[in-house]
Amino acid sequence: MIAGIYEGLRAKHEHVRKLLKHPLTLTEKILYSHLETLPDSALERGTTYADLKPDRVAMQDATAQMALLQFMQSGRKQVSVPSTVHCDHLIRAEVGADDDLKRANTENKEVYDFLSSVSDKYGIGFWKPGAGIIHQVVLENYAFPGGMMLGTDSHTPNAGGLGMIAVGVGGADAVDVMVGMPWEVKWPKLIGVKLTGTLNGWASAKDIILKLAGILTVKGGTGHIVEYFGEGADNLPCTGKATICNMGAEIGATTSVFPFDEHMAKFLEVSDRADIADLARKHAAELQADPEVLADPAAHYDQVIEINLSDLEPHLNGPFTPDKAWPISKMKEAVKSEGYPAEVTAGLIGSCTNSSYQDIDRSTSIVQQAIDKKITPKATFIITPGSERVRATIEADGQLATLTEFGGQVLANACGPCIGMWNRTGMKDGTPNSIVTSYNRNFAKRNDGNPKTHAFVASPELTTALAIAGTLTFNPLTDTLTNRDGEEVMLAPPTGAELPEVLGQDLQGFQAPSENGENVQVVIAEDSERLQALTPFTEWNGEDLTDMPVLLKAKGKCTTDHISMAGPWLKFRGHLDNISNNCFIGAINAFNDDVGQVKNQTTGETGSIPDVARAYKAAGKGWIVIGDENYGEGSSREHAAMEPRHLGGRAVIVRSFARIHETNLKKQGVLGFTFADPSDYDKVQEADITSIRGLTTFTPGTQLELVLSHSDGTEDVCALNHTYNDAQIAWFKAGSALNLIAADQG
Ligand code: MIC
Ligand code: SF4
Repeated sequence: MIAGIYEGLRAKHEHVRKLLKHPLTLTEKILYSHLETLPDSALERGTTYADLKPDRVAMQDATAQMALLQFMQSGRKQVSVPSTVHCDHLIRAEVGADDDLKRANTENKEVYDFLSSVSDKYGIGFWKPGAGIIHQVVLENYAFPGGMMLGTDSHTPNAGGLGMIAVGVGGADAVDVMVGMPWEVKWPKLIGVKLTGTLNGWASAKDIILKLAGILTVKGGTGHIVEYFGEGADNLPCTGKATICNMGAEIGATTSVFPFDEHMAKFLEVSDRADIADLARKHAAELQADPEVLADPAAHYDQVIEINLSDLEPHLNGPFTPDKAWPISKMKEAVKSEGYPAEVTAGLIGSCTNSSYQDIDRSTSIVQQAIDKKITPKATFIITPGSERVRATIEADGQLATLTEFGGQVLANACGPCIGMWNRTGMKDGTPNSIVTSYNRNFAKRNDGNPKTHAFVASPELTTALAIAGTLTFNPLTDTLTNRDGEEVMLAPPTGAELPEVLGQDLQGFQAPSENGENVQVVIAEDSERLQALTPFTEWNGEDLTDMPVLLKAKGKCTTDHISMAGPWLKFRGHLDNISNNCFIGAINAFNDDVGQVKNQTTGETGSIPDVARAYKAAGKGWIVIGDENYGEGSSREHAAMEPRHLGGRAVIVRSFARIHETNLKKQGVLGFTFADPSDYDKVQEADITSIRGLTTFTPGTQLELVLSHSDGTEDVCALNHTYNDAQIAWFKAGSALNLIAADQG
């Protein structure tokens, strides 16, 4: 398949160069060559919608359930592109890999059986629990330079480390591709990041994205693809590039990508894909930006940012948001001025972001120093390997033994504490404390469910050093630690191999689908509390929406974790009605700062948001939600759109949206609009009755109106903008995008 794709590239690129009348960036090369049909005029960045044909789809267990329940409704017999399911999110971290995995297999049996049989039936590869975290398994087995894929997880861009355009989407988008339709996207703008110099000392690839997050903030990448280049990029290992692309999700970018180079070729070789490495070497020019682009980046990217790796400092980002970037030298001051709890109570390395062989090897080099220099670690130290391949390799090469000898707890190859599946012991809920992780996200409650846990994101090396020192104020570049003999000792900068000789065994935990799945039975028990077949959402009745209370006016950050919490709720990801009981329970009510509680405007009583929503629904009343900036930031989970829809929500009106969530709302038939004047947000009052005017003439590019009838009899009318195109308006009218696909099959 890959040879076929590479063969045609040169001619396609030549055609596009003529069309655009300029040399091509790498992103343009990959995107144009994945268009359903080559256009006869240039696509306009930030404006035109385009239809792309991705090469593959990947889904993780927590989102695959909903994606596949939707796929089952589509009426198709087989998936149209190679697709895989990965069991990683549902494993609870408690006592350690073996026991946790055993318990997960019992606890989640029904869901795993469902996913395994649906995969078998429809031609989808199935990776069993314990095989690894989706993004690592994809990097080790499926990603290839110049390819394009979708994944039902926001950190899918991890594969950009291997030169692939990999985009995180909601399940409904993945279903489009699996049924053979194109994936529609607004043609992205481009941010070029030029890396100069070379990393040295304590700095690592993670610090590049931590620094960039500080520059661009959580919404700076929205609508953009980030393309890296420069000698600094050429000096980075493939897995370091993957780390950077992975966490690019935190700046809102559609995805991030690095040009093909020898580091990628070597990674392909150690992961048993020497044939792809050779092919890519032959086509290297097609898998990188044109030299003229690199000679004058400002002329070809919408924005160019330069980072000099030679003087990059290690960073700690947080707490509560991944873009609050502190260079380590500023941390002492920050702890004082911001009042962060100085003590580091736990250091957690690994996850899909940072669990490469090199990450573990470098962290182990620090642990080894601590052992040699007789330093006793202060904080709990936890390691989550990203895949069985890496785990088996670090076991064989000895790092794992060193880490455990030092007191490190090794968890299953799964998401665990990164997604709130951490049964943390010894820390009472509500106790203010700081932890450091090498993960990518740090929204409140994300790791242990405690709103007072201040989570800071860092490189694995720095996380390890801070876990040893036990305080955020330790700067390993300048500070000493006191050892068991009372001596002052320093930790030397980490060292580690870029790659092992071979990366474990491939296909551990993989189940190939049946050739012909026609007779495979997919069972969903009637009384299941974890799985529920979907009922199609009702279509639009052709009238403007009137008489709708404001269920919630959300204040400040309202991420998908606030809208549909993970952790303990992950178990209901396949049961829409049950998971809807977490709808908005983390959101902050703008009228009184309450969390998850609102006033029922019919009874005047305060209740939990899902309860009030259900009461409105039972009374036949639709409702709306008002939100602030970057609403829906974070995860790709479409539950954050399906739950409001299921509970009777009609529209979400905000100052601005995060990309994936905006699409998810549209797909599920919830109207997603933005205030034309962001200050109109302030006009919304608690007891308002609202209507939306203009739906009967709903067309691309025309504004609609939100009418706010206040309780004192006055009225405000707010102009609403939207990004719907014709096809998306049709989704709204049909009740959901899936209703259209199903109708087409019927
Ligand atoms: C996350 O990191 O938040 C998750 C859990 O991986 C999500 C997906 C999900 O909610 O299932 C993501 O990033 O998309
Ligand atoms: Fe899993 Fe965390 Fe990675 Fe999401 S960010 S895929 S929860 S390890």
